[in-house]
Amino acid sequence: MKIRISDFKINHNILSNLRKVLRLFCLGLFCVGFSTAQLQAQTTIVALDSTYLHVTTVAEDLHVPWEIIWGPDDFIWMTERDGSVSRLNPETGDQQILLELSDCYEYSESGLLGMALHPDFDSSPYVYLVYNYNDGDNKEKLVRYTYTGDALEDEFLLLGEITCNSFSGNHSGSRLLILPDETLLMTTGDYYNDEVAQEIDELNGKVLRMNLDGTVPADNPITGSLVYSWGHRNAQGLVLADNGIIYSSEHGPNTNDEFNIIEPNRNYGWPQIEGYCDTGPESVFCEENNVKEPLLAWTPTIAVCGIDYYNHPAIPELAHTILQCNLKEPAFIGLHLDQSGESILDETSIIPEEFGRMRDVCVAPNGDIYVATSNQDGRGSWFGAFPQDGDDRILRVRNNSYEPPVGIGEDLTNALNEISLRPNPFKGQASLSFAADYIGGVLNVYDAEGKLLRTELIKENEIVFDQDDLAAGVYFVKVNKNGIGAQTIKVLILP
Ligand SMILES: [Ca+2]
Ligand SMILES: [Ca+2]
Repeated sequence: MKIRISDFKINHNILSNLRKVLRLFCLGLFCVGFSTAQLQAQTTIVALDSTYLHVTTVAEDLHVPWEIIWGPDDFIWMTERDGSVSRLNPETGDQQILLELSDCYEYSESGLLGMALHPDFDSSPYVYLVYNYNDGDNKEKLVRYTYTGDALEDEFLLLGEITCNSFSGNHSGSRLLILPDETLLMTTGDYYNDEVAQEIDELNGKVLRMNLDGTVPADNPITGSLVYSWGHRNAQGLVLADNGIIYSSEHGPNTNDEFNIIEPNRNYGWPQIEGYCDTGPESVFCEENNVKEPLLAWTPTIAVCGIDYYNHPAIPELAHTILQCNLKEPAFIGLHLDQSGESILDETSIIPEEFGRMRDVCVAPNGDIYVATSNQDGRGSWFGAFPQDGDDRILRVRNNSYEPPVGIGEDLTNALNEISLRPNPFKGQASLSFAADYIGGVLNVYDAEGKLLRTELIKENEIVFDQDDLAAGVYFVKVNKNGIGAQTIKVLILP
């Protein structure tokens, strides 16, 4: 990935004029009275290396959308912090309310927060929610609802009475994640009571793991305890990537927001450790307590929040990347993972700041990215002139030029003959040549199912195509420059 923020700014300045023209055009001619068309016409264009991303609003006038999930029904499932759960049509923006919690306590950072859907939703249509309630004190509970087809019903309590901060309402967590073994992870905040994060008998400042009925899994690291890892301050990002690694973002104090890999039975250091183990006292504590250091720490803080994993050929520059929402600038970034997934190669801003604070992200199967703004959360003014009309929004980030690779059995003859591989089929190495027009473009290699395996910049019009770790079989090689002129050829690697 070769995205640079300076490049982005140059491109964005050029493109902002285009955007203004588009808006004037829209307001002047077509869009009055056609709200969806108007929303979608207001497109912000972001340039990556060889891809133009179109950022459009698909829904607006929402109230702090806290969790967005791409559902098995191809709708976006969404929580809003004031206690509503809904299904959002990603094309029209139409919102179907499924539940409005009567006992949700929205106060400062507290309210309806994380959500997870059962992985086998057809046969087990369960929706897991974590939210604050007030029985005289601010508390939090994790519940399960059943989806009936047009509503959520039958609240079932998995875990309640979780302590939260009644005075400030802050540091309540909480993200949910269901793992392939059908256990559920939940992040809990330290409710501004720092020391609790190191107290192994307390539920706060932890990542908890439970069975989907709320019981303690037999293989949890501490027998009889929900605690999976500890020493956390207030983690609000949690994802399982395709590589099997669990990543989490975590708010630091005035310094040291963190990006962590979550492992069982590990101490993440808070409050003794902020960020890396990089001071004398920290080094001693880390050594004695087997502290897991973050992959990345940010000072000054950027207020890290929802994360998701991206590895779709629609946006090759974001291959093997964590997408991360932030509540400060930069509001939406990509963290490009190395092959092992255990370190970050680079970090880049994806969406410009004109949309304000960002709370959560989800990825559609076609490679589109959806992002929720968070300008109605009471802190919009921290970010400049927010909230604005239409906040909060769900934004879609799409590469309009992407076409999925064609399938096996189709005629992939390249009539223009602008790309050729000789020999093909081959084993070991072959020579790949291009029309000179493609220099500066991107070469992508996909497997037969369309999964992106390799991306490289085209610097010359003839390069060696090395088999490397590709097993014998069928692959697709696609060339893309500025989102146009894409060509695909089928490659057969011999056993
Ligand atoms: Ca830490
Ligand atoms: Ca430190």
